[in-house]
Amino acid sequence: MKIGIVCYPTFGGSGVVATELGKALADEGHQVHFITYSQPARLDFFSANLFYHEVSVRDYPLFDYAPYESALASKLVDVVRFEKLDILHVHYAIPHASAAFMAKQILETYGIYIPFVTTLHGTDITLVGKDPTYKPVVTFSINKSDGVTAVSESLKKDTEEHFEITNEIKVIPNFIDFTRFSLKPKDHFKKAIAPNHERILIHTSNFRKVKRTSDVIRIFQKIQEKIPSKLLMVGDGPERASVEQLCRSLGICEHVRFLGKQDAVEEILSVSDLFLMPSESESFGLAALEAMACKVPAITSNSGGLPELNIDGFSGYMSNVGDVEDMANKAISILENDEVLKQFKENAFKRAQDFDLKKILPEYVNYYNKIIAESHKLNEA
Ligand code: GMT
Repeated sequence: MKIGIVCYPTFGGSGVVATELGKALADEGHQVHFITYSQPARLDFFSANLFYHEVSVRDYPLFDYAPYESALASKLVDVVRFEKLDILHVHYAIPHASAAFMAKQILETYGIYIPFVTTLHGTDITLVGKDPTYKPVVTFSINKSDGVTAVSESLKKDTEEHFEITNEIKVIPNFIDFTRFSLKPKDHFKKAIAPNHERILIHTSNFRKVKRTSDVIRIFQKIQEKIPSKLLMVGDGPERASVEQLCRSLGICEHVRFLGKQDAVEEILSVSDLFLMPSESESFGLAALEAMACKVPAITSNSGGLPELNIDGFSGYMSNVGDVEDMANKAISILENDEVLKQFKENAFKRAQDFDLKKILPEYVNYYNKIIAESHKLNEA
C-alpha cells in the first residue's frame, strides 16, 4: 500500500503516534509518505520505504496569518498525483482533516479518487476543536472523512457528545514499540540522580495547563516528606517557569531536576520508579504507556481515557483530578515497600503488553484496506 501521513511533526503525542505508525508500516513493506511542515521528531534515519515531503508556506506582506491549510492541501494534491498514493491518513483534526477533504475534492477534478482517514487524538476534540472558532469545520471534516478513528472509547464518546457526528468512529488505541521502549541498563545514571538510593519519580509532558504540572510538584513534595526521593521533569512548555518557581517557593529544588525536551526518554524512564500524570484531561495518556513499557507504574488522574490504560491497583493507581493528597498517599503506598514496588513494576509492564505495536498495527492495516475497498466500490458505482 502507498500511504500518505499528515501530522504535527513535534514532540506532541499525536505526532509521535503518527511517526511510529508510519515507521512500522514502512517496516512491513508499505510505502509511507510523510507530509508535514518539518521533519517529524522521530523520523531521523534512512529507510527505503519512507519519504518526506515538506509543506512550505509562501509568505507575502498581505498575510498576517500564512494560509498553511491551503499550502498543505496543495501539497497533498501534488503528492497523491505524482506518488500515486492509495490512502491518506491525517492525525489531529485541525486543520489536517479539512485540508485532506479539500485535496480530495481537487483530486476528483483530475479523475483521482483517494479516501482519507482522520485520527482524533484528544485536544483536537476536547479543547481546541469544540471551541466555536473551529467547531463547524471540525464537525464537517469528521463527517466527510472516509474513515474516522479515535485513540480511546472516552474520546469517541466525547466526540459524539460534543459534535453532530454522522460518521462511524472506530476506536484504535495507541500502541508501544517494545524494541524501543523497554528497561535499559542505566545504573550509572541512576547513581548520579539518586546517590543515596532515593526513589526516582518522573513526569514527562509538554508542560501545558492541561497537564497540571504544579500538581506533580505538590504530589512530589508530599512524597518527599515521607520517603527520600528525587523528581525528574522531562519536557518543556508554557508552564515550566511557574513550576520552577513553585519548586523554589516550596524549597525542594535540590530534589527536582528539569531535563527539558529529551529524545531518549526510554533511558530516563529506565531509572525511574514511578510516573506521575495528574492531567485535567487525557484522551489516552501515551506518556504513561511509555513509562509502563519500561516497568514504571503510574499514578494518574482518572480523566478521559486513562481508565482504559491504567488499571487501578494493578499497573498503578488513579485519583480524581486535583486530589493531590490521594495521589501522594497512593504513591507512598507503592514506594514504601520494595516488594510492592517490584510487583507494580511487573504489573505495569504486563499491562503495557496489551498495547504492543504488533497487536495494534494490523488493526490499522485492516482498517485502511476496508476504507480503500469501500471507496473503490463507491467510485465504481
Ligand atoms: O497531550 C498533548 O497535549 C499532546 C496531544 C497531541 O495531540 O499531540 O496528545 C493527545 O494525543 C496523544 C496521542 O494520541 C494522547 O496520548 C494524549 O492523551 C492526548 N492529550 C490529551 O488529550 C490532553
